[in-house]
Amino acid sequence: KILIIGACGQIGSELTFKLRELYGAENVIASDISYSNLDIVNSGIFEIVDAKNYASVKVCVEKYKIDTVYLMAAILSATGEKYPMKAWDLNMESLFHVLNLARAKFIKKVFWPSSIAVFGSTTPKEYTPQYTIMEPSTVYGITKQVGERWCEYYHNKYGVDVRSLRYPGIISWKTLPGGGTTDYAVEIYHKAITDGFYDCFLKEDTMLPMMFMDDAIKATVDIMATKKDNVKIRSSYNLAAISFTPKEVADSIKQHMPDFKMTYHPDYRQEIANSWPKSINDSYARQDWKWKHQFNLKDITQEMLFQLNKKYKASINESK
Ligand code: VAH
Repeated sequence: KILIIGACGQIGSELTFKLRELYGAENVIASDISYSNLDIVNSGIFEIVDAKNYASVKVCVEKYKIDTVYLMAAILSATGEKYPMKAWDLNMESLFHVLNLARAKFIKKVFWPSSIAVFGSTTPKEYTPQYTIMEPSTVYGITKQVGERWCEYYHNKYGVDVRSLRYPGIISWKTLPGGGTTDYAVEIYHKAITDGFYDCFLKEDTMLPMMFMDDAIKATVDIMATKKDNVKIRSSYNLAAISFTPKEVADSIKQHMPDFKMTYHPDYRQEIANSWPKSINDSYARQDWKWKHQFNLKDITQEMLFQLNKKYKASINESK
């Protein structure tokens, strides 16, 4: 049985749908700290779990005889800069609880997301290597860097089967992201449809590694399904798809909506984005467990506008 902690979030919710599809809804328990995503709460087994509380996690694991945990709860980069100790507490305590449950053999397998946020301004920015300088300057990045060290330690020392991916920015339409620096790449599509324009909080030439949600979910399912010996990196794998700038996204939207307008007013998130790589070398993921992405920017824009137009039309009809 599978437990997803943080199932109401941007990635957690899509993982929940996919894992229910792959392994049967009766084998997937979605959990979060609150009922913040009714699509998730009302579409299958759902439990309130406080990821910061060991007993809360353990009770759910024992109640459903969980053997695999996807720990998707975290405070992301932008929010983490507003509440540093909350980010440290949630991101680290939740990881220790799950790793310790695995060490005590209550669970067999763990997925834990890392991020390109583990890299900092001193990291080579182009085609950033798997092994390189890592001096993260955000609290979120620090939690991901130290979390990677603990994952590798628990694997080497206690044989815990924990697997991890350094996600780039992720674009999706089903659930809004929460408090990330790459959130502009999701907001822009919503605003294009609702307002016809978007005021971007990053400069137009801010190049960042990005990925469509379907690719991120495929990578997550694949690394968890591959046999143990193929997972040679137990800190976290670099994972890449494409890179683009806000201007390139705006231009790709204009292919469909010629009147779309974009303005730029960089805020505190610009400094965070400046500290991250422009592109990622994910050759280890491609060689160890055959990773490869599918969606390019043209595909993403096509799919995002199609799905969001449908979603907004449906919500207008509902309100009539
Ligand atoms: C964030 N979406 O912006 C997350 C992610 C690489 C970006 O870690 O914080």
